[in-house]
Amino acid sequence: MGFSNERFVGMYRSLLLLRKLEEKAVEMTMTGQLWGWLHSYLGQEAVAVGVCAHLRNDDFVASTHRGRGHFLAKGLDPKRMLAEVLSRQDGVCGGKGGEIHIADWERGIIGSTGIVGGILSTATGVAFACQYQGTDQVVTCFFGDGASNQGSFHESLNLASVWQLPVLFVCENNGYGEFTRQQDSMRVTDIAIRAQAYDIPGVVVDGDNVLTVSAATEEAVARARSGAGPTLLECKTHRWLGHYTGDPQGYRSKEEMEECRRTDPIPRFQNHLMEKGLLTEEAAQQIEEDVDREVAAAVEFALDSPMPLPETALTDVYSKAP
Ligand SMILES: Cc1ncc(C[n+]2csc(CCOP(=O)(O)OP(=O)(O)O)c2C)c(N)n1
Ligand SMILES: [Mg+2]
Repeated sequence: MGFSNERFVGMYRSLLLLRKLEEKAVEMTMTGQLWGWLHSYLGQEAVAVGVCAHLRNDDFVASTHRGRGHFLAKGLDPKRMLAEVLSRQDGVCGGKGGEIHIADWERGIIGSTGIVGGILSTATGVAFACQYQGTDQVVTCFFGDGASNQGSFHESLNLASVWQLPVLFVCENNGYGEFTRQQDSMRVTDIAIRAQAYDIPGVVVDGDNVLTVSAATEEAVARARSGAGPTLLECKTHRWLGHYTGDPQGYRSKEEMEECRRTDPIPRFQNHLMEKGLLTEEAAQQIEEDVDREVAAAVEFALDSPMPLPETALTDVYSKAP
């Protein structure tokens, strides 16, 4: 991977930002500052960072109900993201999207939907638009293991394969769909094997290692950009918390919950960078303090922002007629 040292350190900072902002958001849910629940991305950060490291600003990202990591890694301003999660006026969607419906076209973030698997067909449509318009943009579509049982997964992979669309399907396999284990909802262990049915590459990587995710993405993005078609990339990862904040998780043991943190992507990458001489203790400390400041500023910005006014309820709902 031809990344500069600064770029690797930047990925480390990105991992920390995703982690710390998410920890803050979870805390805000628990203390009642953030209403409703949150589908925490804690533990899965290496997938978003490793994949988005290979995307250009004008490439597209499609996401899920667990999408904050994808948005941040694609460059969304943490302040405007947190304000959106808190349903505030200064949120990137004016506070009307909330946790799940976050979009930012300036950064190629086309959004997500609460319909599990629904976004795959939208992403495939955007990839068709890129191909039709003759651009070399690439679409990345994140989704979960549970979503790979939906019809839209199979339809989208089939069409993307037939038309050789510039799309990367990234399955974040955290082993659970809500409260159901993967092995109770499908017979295959590797979801990537499903790519064979559509004659496209299916690749399995350790999703808690930002370097393996990054290396596989580099190849898949190059393939898509060159017109050679889609790839299915399965990243095996771990969902540290419940399906949503407040989920009592009676369906998994305490040991399992502890065990899943063993592959924490952040110390793994930190150790790697230190071994290679790319990061010192002091630099790591500085980055951490810098990220803490950025998170604190995002919290202040979001809490200071007012709620949307009732009279704006219908603004930005319909697009203008051409
Ligand atoms: C079509 C549809 N069916 C069911 C649900 C309820 N639901 C919300 S999230 C979820 C689990 C999705 O699992 P997975 O795709 O593995 O994503 P993860 O939550 O693990 O990130 C389900 C079943 C839904 N939102 N949409
Ligand atoms: Mg899952």
